[in-house]
Amino acid sequence: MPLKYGAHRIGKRTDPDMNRWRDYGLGEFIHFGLYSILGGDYNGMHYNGASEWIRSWNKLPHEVYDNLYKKFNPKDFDPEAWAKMAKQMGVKYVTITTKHHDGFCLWPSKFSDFNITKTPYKKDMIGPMVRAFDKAGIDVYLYFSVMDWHQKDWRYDLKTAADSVAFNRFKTFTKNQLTELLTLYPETKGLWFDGTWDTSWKKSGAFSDSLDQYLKKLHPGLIIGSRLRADDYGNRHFDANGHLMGDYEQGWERKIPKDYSATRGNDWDCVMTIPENGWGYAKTWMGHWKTPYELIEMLAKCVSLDGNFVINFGPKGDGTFRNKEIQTARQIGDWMQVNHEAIYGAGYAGWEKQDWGYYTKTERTQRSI
Ligand code: FHN
Repeated sequence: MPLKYGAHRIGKRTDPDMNRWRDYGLGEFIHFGLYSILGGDYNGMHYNGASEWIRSWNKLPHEVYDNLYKKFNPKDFDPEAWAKMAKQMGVKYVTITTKHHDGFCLWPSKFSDFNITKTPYKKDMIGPMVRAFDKAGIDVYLYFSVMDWHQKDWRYDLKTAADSVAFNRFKTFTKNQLTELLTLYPETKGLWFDGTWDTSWKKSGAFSDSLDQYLKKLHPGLIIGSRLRADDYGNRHFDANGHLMGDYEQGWERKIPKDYSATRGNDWDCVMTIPENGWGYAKTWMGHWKTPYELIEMLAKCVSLDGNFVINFGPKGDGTFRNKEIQTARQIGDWMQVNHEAIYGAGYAGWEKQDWGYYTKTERTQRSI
């Protein structure tokens, strides 16, 4: 089927930046923002959804949430300590929320007043994190939510001409913010898009396609998964011809492909929460918390199916991690110290899981077979 905004490449990227991505094996996700202050609670009540979505709860007035920035002061935030913890855990890449759906920017954005400089903390948080992780040898990816509840020009759908006019302004704003991020933080290896499921964005395939090309020109080697674009018909991830629109498949959220055929032979990563659901800090973790052992098994499974595995952390409003996360990171790190050879640079060995465990293959083990 002829498509103007479908996949522009069939098959995998094979350049050095993408090969490096493919070799990571283990990654870390960090969700940090205004929602970290509340930890899922407001006025003695507990929100049962994911804590970073609390602004959408009808019991919490938007006005209250949007004024939380006045209390945002992660005084114990220590980017070097965050990087050290990630290093010990053995992660090769980290994805940091620069702006979640609430629209609050952790960097001093010229394009939105709803940003870190207006808080009691005042200082940029993204730059110090980028530099600390980069210095520790951990590649940095920036999470960016296109959907922005704070911007008046954001639309869920484009029903009227006025909607389109507002949304065009929103597109320019989005492009400006992304340009700003890549300019301020040139160490960035890739962008992790989110909040791209609404009709307004799905109708904007021409724009997301041109944005993708623009960002890659601005920042050669940049890696962007399949959550950014939509094709001519509003298909996401895969175009109407079934081809992946992105450098890797980004649809594996809190789920892992059942077997190799489910990956369609694409690059992919799985992002996983430690609790049942919820990415930002929640005072109470509801449901089952995955043990380090369970997470390690998931990691082995992902790598055995040619994917990377990314574990999410949600630091508290003061900038420190809950003990459970610190212990989880440490135990995974202890396991990685012994077994990293089966994870870094490793992938599908041609065998599905056997009763005694997973197989992964590296170039070295491949040579010795
Ligand atoms: O709505 C978000 C959610 O809060 C979280 O950021 C996850 C991470 O993959 N992404 C969205 C849901 O797909």
